[in-house]
Amino acid sequence: MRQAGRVLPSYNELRKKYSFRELMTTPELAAEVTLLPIEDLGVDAAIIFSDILTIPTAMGMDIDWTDKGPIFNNPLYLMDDPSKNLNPNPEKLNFVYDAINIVKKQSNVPLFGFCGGPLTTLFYMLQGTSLKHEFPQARKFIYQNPKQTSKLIDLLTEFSIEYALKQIEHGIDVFQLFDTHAGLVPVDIYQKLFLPVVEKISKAVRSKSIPFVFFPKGLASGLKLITPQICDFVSIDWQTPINLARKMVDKEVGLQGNIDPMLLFAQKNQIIDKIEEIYKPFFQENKNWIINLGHGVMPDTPFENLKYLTNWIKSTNWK
Ligand code: 1CP
Repeated sequence: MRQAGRVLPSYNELRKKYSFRELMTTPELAAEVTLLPIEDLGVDAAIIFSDILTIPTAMGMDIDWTDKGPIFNNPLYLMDDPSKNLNPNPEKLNFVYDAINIVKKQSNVPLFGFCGGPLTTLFYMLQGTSLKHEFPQARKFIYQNPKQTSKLIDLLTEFSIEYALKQIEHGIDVFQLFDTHAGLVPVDIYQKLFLPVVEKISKAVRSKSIPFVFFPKGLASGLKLITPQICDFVSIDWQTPINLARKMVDKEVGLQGNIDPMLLFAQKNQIIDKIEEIYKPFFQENKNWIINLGHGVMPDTPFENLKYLTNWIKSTNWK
């Protein structure tokens, strides 16, 4: 959950010397950043330092990584036939596989690979920026251009599968699909257009005996659609009470999450009180669970609070 970026003092030091793009596309540096949270925070797993927007760049789109986030120079919603303007080339992602190789050489820690979910990646490509996380042009586009939408989803799915399988070949241990903006369409549309392709990506990943974790942020009542065919674990956003999520999701599917990232701005004792109140009782009934945040670590989060929480979680008697 964006554990390296922006919260670790060691990452921020590296960012003084290198741009985000340089860190991500230089395999030695990406590997180094990937392992920083293991050293500095003591978390139990690493996630390869990259971004969900590598796929659009490897499809030929031009992105600037600004301090305000990524911005695409030619968003697809302005084009008559967007899929014609894409030119997928998986070799443009070789830096990711090289970074995975280096991490696996340097460490035995479980390593997550990932990519963006089809809706989230498509929305950035269409809109060009997240515009306060509302993606208005992208949301109009899927109603105005159903044929193009389905063409683009198919292209992205095919590419994501190839990308995931390559990451597996290079040694990742778990794969997570981040569909951060899943909540921006009604559940019936998510179910019809996007969930079937999530299942397709999942099937390809799990055919290699790699566990598949799915993060459909904002899916809300759509969590009822999450079955063991879709994923091994579903990552729950911070909005949904974890007990309610447990009732909605098929009981064969494990849960991950869902501490509110903003809680890390509270006093240390308040943070622990909240964990004791919600998650300790939850664990008594639910062992098929990975404790984690309910979204990425916020920039400016007090590093010492995150470290304190990680230590507390690992040293506490959960029985
Ligand atoms: O620990 C890590 O940092 C892991 C690597 C990682 C991951 C898993 C990064 C590095 N990004 C992501 C996923 C990602 N990227 C998502 C899905 C998960 C989520 O919602 O957090 C999304 C939506 C993005 C898109 C993105 N990349 C944004 C958000 C833009 C917006 O407002 O919509 C931003 C700011 C980035 C850049 C980025 N990616 C990663 C980092 C550390 C950064 C910040 C770069 C920097 O300023 O140093």
